[in-house]
Amino acid sequence: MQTARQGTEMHAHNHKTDEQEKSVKVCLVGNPNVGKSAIFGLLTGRYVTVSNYPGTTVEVTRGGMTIDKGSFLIVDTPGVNSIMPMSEDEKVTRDILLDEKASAVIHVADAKNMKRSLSLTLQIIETGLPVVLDLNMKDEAHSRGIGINEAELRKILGIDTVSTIAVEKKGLGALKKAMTTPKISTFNFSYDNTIEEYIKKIEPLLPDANISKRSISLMLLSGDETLKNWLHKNISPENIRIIESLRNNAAALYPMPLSYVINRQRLAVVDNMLLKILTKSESPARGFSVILSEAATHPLMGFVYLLLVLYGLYLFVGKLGAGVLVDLIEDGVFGQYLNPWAEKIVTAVVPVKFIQELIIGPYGVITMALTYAIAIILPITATFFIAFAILEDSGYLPRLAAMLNKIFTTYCAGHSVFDTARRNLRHVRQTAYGGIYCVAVSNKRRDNTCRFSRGKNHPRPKG
Ligand SMILES: Nc1nc2c(ncn2[C@@H]2O[C@H](COP(=O)(O)OP(=O)(O)O)[C@@H](O)[C@H]2O)c(=O)[nH]1
Ligand SMILES: [Mg+2]
Repeated sequence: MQTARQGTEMHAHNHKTDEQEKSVKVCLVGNPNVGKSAIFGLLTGRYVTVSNYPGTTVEVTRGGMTIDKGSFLIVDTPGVNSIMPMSEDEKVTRDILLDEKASAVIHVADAKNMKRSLSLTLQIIETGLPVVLDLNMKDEAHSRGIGINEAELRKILGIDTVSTIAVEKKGLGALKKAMTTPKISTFNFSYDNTIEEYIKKIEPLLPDANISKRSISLMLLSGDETLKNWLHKNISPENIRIIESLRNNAAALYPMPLSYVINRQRLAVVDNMLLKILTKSESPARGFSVILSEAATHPLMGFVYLLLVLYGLYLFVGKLGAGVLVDLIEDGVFGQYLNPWAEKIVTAVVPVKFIQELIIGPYGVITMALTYAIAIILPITATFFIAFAILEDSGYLPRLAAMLNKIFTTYCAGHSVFDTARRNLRHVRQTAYGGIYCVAVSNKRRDNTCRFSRGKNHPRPKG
């Protein structure tokens, strides 16, 4: 049992209160979009603190709850595909497990995608922390005809599993009960002899930590560069050199990157497990949403789908926002009412011509600045943000990523672009905001210029 949790410092946390200090810390960990935040909301209610994880732009939400007078601090960690970090989000989750003394992990899993879920469960189990496996989205698994033999799964893993439907608040009682007595898994699985041999060589060089030495050894073998700081804080330079050379020796023995080899072997264990626990009914109830979702991820249909979504965006933001609404507010509200009134009032009240010009002239505060801000910018940004919020909440974006992944893996010799895409999603989103916004604004301007390019008036491209 990994009880040794000394050795690493806990990150300073601005919002930490005495209350939080005393409670049992439980981390919600899981893939992106599996319902962690939904479960977090149901467990903690309204009293939460949101703060950036030290040194990052990633937000981590923490909240308290009590079960039978015992108080718990729940941490909603950023979604991960693996404990071995490929993105800043994943690094934060790994660092929380590594640096903070979590008493347990609730692995919130997508019940309709057990292969992906269990691959992460095994990594969490490897950390040596007590785990509760929460099979969320049971409704969607059911509508796809996916059945899970939970008794068998519990028997194999030696931990408690519960089923929840967060959006319907179902299964919470069982989850709360399980999280008061989380268990360390009894499931042991091994990698090939070479990898196991190298794990055994690295483990003795590591200090006691909040997660198991086996788990840290696997991260190091996988070539995890993000552990560098932790290594320098906790291990002598001499041992770091030994670990590096061990890793290089191990890597030289395989034609593929070690991280890939380790992942494949773990997935083979998962595949074996799936044979024992998954049951698929003959005629799954194929609802409309399932058909829609499958179409969105289909390599060919998905493209048609994408064009429809883009056309819908164009109609909503470009036509409705930048066209109808802007005309209505600019020509109607400002042109016919507000500006004429303002002109009347200002010419009557303000005697100085220069000040009049400042307020109601061609570049006046009311006639230009306010008109542009409210009549032109507001409708476009409002419709754009509404459209993007709908796109994000509908779950279309992850499906779009999955569709693109299917296409690109065909051309990229099996390497997943999904992780890279996810890593860049924040930038993509910002670029998209900027791009569509500028198109909409320049689309709107009647003098055929786009003022938003470096402050100069450039001719708008034709078409
Ligand atoms: N059908 C269904 N949808 C769910 C369930 N739990 C969460 N969701 C939805 O899944 C999406 C992602 O949930 P969220 O809590 O943000 O996931 P997170 O990324 O893991 O924090 C949201 O649209 C939720 O409403 C569930 O049990 N069933
Ligand atoms: Mg979340």
